[in-house]
Amino acid sequence: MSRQPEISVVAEGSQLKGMMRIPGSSFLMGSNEFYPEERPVHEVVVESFWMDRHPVTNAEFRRFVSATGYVTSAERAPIPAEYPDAESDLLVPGSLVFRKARGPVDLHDHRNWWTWTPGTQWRHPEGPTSTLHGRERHPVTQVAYEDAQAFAAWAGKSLPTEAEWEFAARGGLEGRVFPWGDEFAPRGKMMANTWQGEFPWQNLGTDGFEGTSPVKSFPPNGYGLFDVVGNVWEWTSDFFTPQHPEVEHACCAPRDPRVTSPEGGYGVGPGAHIPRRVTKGGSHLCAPNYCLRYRPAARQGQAVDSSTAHTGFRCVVRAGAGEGSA
Ligand SMILES: [Ca+2]
Ligand SMILES: [Ca+2]
Ligand SMILES: [Cu+2]
Repeated sequence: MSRQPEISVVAEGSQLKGMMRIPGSSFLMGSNEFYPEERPVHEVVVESFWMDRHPVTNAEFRRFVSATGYVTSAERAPIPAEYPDAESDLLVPGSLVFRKARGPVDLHDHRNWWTWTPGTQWRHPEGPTSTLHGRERHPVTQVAYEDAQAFAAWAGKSLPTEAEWEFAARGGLEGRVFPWGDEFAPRGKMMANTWQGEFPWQNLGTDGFEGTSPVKSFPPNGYGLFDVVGNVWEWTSDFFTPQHPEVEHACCAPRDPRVTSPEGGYGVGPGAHIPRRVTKGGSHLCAPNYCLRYRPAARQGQAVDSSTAHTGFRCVVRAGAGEGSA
């Protein structure tokens, strides 16, 4: 009852403000050139939709929280029954903070740079004493899947499917490595906020930013979208699968495909019982020596309850909703 008025105000007023219309088409999804989970390249059709021009910012997320009183996942203590393996001192509100290593470390053990820190949440993204001061235009981080979904519902929007996200990120270019072409830094120009140097200890900051950056700090892609790759990973609504489906005949390319079952995408080890959704686009922590995932085809399975200092989201509005303004 308390949330309904806000939803209709946004929907009738400025819902499509700050969004771009992405014209539906068929496209080649995935890549055969990089990591196995991006294979195989296959044809997919998406219908037209609208997408936020940039990831949801801290200022935008604050408006949502002010209007609704929403409490994010990282601000709530985990329920012990859902985390039977966890030590009891971890069952307090908190989240994962990135700590730069002092020198080269074993890249197979993410505990060498991720530290679970009580009191970390979207208002304090790098630990309890950090603030959003000067970061109003940075993407919101430390949001779990349900937090992104709650924001989208309040705004009268949705989270994109993986196919929608990847199609939009490609900006109209077919089969290219990056949203702007095949060259990482054309004529020396940095095009996205990634990590230059040896991860996770040497951040050269050639792109001008260590950590997140204000949205729109780099050029938009062909659809006018900013920060699709780099800056923050972005939640999509699809559950993770270890590979894309084989599409046998181009005639039968899937239309607006969705992965609605978590079954194919559970992980291993502690937390393996938590379903994973696809995140896209890589982040300011992606470096060539560790994670070359600042590309539209790249994908990662992220446990739905996890929030980190490099994961955010943006929203879409689908067919019908935007036709009057197109
Ligand atoms: Ca950077
Ligand atoms: Ca991004
Ligand atoms: Cu990465």
